[in-house]
Amino acid sequence: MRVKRFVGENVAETMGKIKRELGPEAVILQTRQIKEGGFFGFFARTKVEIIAAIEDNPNRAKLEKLLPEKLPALTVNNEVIKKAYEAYRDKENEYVQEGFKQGADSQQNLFDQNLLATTQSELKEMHNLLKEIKGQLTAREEIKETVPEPVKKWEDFLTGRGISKEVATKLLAPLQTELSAEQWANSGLVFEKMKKQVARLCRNTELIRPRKSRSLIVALVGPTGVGKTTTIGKLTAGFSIIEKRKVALLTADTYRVAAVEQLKTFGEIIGVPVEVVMTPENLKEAIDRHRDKELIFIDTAGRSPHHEMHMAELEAFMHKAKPDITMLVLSVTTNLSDQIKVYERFRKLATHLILTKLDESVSLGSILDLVVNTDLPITYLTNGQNVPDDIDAATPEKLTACILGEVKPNV
Ligand SMILES: Nc1nc2c(ncn2[C@@H]2O[C@H](COP(=O)(O)OP(=O)(O)O)[C@@H](O)[C@H]2O)c(=O)[nH]1
Ligand SMILES: [Mg+2]
Repeated sequence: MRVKRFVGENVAETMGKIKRELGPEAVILQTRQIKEGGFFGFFARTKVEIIAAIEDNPNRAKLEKLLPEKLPALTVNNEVIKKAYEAYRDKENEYVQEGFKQGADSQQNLFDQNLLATTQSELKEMHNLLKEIKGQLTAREEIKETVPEPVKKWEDFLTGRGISKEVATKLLAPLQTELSAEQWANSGLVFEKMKKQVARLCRNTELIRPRKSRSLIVALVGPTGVGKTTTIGKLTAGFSIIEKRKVALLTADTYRVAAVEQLKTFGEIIGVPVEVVMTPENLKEAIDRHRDKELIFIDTAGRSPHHEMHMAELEAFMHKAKPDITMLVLSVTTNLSDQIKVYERFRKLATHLILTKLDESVSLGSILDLVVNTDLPITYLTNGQNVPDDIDAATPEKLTACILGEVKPNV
């Protein structure tokens, strides 16, 4: 089979060329519009590209019998060719073995030898044929690859922002089918489309909504040092001072005396009662004492910087407190695989996520990987050590801006 690419002004003209060159028996493998010439997508002319083929070898039928499956017209890949080669090799080996056996047999006759010679020459022909097809298919693959060049650049942009290749590919796949080559050249348009896609992936966000009727109990859990206490300080101050809600702050963080003292002083300044609890029972009693509050925040902690509060211990606290919302705090400075491990460890307790230290990471693209690998709503994003200012409500738009950057990239 001969495969050839034809380019012309329109379908009729290109078909004419094919007919003249390959004859009326030629088959069309692929037709599409392409842009030729021009300067960065400007002044390019639309042309028609047709890939056509002609069967010019009678052994094609035999070859097809050897192929594991018929070569599909458009989705041919090297895997099919590899399999065909393997099938061919097996067949060849069979004949060779047969040949040896016959050679060893003193009664071999001329007829056998002729048969073997014919078969071998046929095989040789098929071998050449396969090689030819393989070469032409590779050429075709190369033609296909000229299209996704801008896609590749966008993939580089996404991975450059810290998004994994896998998620970047997932993100680009729908755009690849949606956008024409001309549209890919318009980076503003591509960026807008991409933002929409990312926002769609990040749509699982939710805020704390206190209610008048009953206290909303909110606990923060997570590894030591991710920013639980700082964040709970921001939330407590925000809800009590800015939103004028009635708030209480309970802490099971009894590890550092200084921290407890600080928290109490902080509570006095902002006019929020702060209680330190030692046991799950204590926690339950403290909650009951603050039933008049609209919001009760619970801070939890590790026993030492190197030892997390034992999970069973934390579970016992949570079992008594029965929080309405348990927010797992994850720092974006932690690498993704560790974040996922933490997520899996706390998954059965947590209902929401908080992401901290966004100010400390240069590429926030990995947030998208986290979003793709988790299924809890994201509530808040923190971006600094200042209480109460450095906290933001998480929204799909805000997350998207963090992930992709605010300004249109130069792609
Ligand atoms: N840069 C930055 N640092 C933060 C942020 N949140 C907390 N931190 C710092 O992280 C460290 C640990 O915070 P802490 O609240 O004690 O963490 P905890 O052990 O989870 O309670 C402190 O030095 C905080 O000031 C943030 O959003 N950005
Ligand atoms: Mg703490």
